[in-house]
Amino acid sequence: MADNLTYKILKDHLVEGELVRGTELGIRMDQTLTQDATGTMAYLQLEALGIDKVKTEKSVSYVDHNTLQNGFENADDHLFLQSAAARFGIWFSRPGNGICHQVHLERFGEPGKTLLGSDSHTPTAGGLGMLGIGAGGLDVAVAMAGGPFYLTVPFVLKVNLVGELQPWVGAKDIILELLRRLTVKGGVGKVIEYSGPGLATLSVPERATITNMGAELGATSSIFPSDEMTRLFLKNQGREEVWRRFEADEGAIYDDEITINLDILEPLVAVPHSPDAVKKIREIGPVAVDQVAVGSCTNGSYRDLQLLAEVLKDKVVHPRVSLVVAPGSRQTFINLARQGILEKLIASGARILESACGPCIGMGQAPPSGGVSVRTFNRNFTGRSGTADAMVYLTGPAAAAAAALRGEITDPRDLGPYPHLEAEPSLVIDDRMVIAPPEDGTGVKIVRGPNIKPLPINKPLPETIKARVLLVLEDNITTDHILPGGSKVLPLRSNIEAISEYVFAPIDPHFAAQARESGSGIIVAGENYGQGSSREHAALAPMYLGIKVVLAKSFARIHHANLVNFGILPLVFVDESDYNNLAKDDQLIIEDVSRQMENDTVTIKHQGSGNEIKASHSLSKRLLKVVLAGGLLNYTRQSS
Ligand code: MIC
Ligand code: SF4
Repeated sequence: MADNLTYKILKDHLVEGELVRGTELGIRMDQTLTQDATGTMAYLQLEALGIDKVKTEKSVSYVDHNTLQNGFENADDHLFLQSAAARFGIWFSRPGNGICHQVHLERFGEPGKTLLGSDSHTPTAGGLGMLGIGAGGLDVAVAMAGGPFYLTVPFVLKVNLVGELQPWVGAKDIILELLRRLTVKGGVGKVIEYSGPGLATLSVPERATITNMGAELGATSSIFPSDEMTRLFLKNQGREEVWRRFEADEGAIYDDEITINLDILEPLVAVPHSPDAVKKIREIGPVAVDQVAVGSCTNGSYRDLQLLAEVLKDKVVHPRVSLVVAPGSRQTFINLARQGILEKLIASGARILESACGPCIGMGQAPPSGGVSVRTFNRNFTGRSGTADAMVYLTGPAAAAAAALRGEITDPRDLGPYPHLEAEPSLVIDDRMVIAPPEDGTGVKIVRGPNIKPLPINKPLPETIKARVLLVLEDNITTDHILPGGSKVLPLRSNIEAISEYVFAPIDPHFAAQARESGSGIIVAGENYGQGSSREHAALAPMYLGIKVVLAKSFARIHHANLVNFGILPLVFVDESDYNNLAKDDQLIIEDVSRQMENDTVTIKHQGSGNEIKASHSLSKRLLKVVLAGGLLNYTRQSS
């Protein structure tokens, strides 16, 4: 059979199941990555799994999210992570070395291999032909321990790129166009494969901008073939030996196909507050800008910042605008400095931040009240910037540069001819900020400051679930709604008791208190519940507060898996109109839980009206056991 890239990799890594669409498959993970905000939990979980050394080809622990160090918490986490990495045979990328996805692309990714990461943007690695998948920390811990990663055999969508990008139009505009067409739930259950003559001119960092934001489509992964462009990238990285040609077979089968004509693509922008609210920049009226932020795992590459610098050269940012710049990796940072690009940026008034996530996750640089921020990032969810009423627009670096210069959102084509960009020089390669693990780490003592609290243990799901509806939510609720990021909350990622105070805080500040008082709660939601990040804390902290069930119209993939992993039952309305009959404080009952769950459909009784609601769980036999046991850790302990 003529295989696409996805099927080739899945076949190559298959350890359980068959490639039959809609069924569950177990695959081997060659590599894993964690970042600090999800990593602390992942390593506590790895410890609980009781292994001595990771069984992957390479596992890397990054520190890039929690780097503000307002108090002792972030630094405690870093020490814990560094010692845990040495203990378990994991490479440690020190704070300052850059954002996990960009560093992984540059230094570790390999075409044709698999990568599981405790961060939703792990598919960035698809830019060099790797199958990168985002997951909760517990799934990553299991993969590090040598267990398979389970996924539903995906639907493979081919995106055929034809033509060539015009001046001032970039890779970000390609993915924004896809978001415009498919929406934030259009990629759920799919791997998106890029193909066609338009690939030839797209560099690996440009491809990685596109695969990175496949996460915003809800896609399981996104992938490009590995071709001469990939070879060039890996050669510049001094890693040509890992290159191999990796292409879909001639006549490969796809479930669906769409075409984007790059010749006619225009500069695009995602307007507040969703990455799929995409418009042509020309179409939106004048919008005055207070802040421009360039960087993140989407657009923090050398070329992105070089373009910004060339636009700003010999000029100063508009008086209204605060321009902040964070290079995606230390490698990029050094090379920008060496080529005099950093100097141009500083001279133009850019405020240079360290190589980390920073403002993307609300770690500093919050915009002013009601302010407009233009960001080259990937998410513009309400409040994520750290300012509840800020208006965040997502663009590529060209439009960001234009906004910094003009003080209003501007089509970059209005700036005149496209600047001349010197070819990227041969890179300074320096991996000294990545610490290799010792051969034998069994003697390493893991450092646990007061911010490292033990893992909470869940009980098995009760036979009768009696619970109060604590919230009725609309469609597309993000994990930033469920458990926000930002400089106040992120440092508590290794302390579930403390972080659980912030569950649903952006929606209802009294939620945690009410959940505790009820003892047992249900969340009711619309479509695509839990879109966005991979943070398992958005399941773990609600579990800690006694949430037993989420009843929704549909779920985002990673969050659904996280709910099961922590013993919260995800149920889907059989008849969506039942959603309209539920209200806050309703009491719901599910009887004979384990018996009912043997069938796909479960009956939920509404205590007040006596009405019955049908819901389905669509869980495989394995997942059923996991959720009934109260989560994956309990299940693993029971079955070992
Ligand atoms: C994000 O972009 O939302 C994050 C912060 O990187 C998350 C991970 C986390 O919450 O720690 C993600 O995308 O998975
Ligand atoms: Fe970091 Fe933002 Fe990328 Fe998440 S999306 S990994 S917070 S840069």
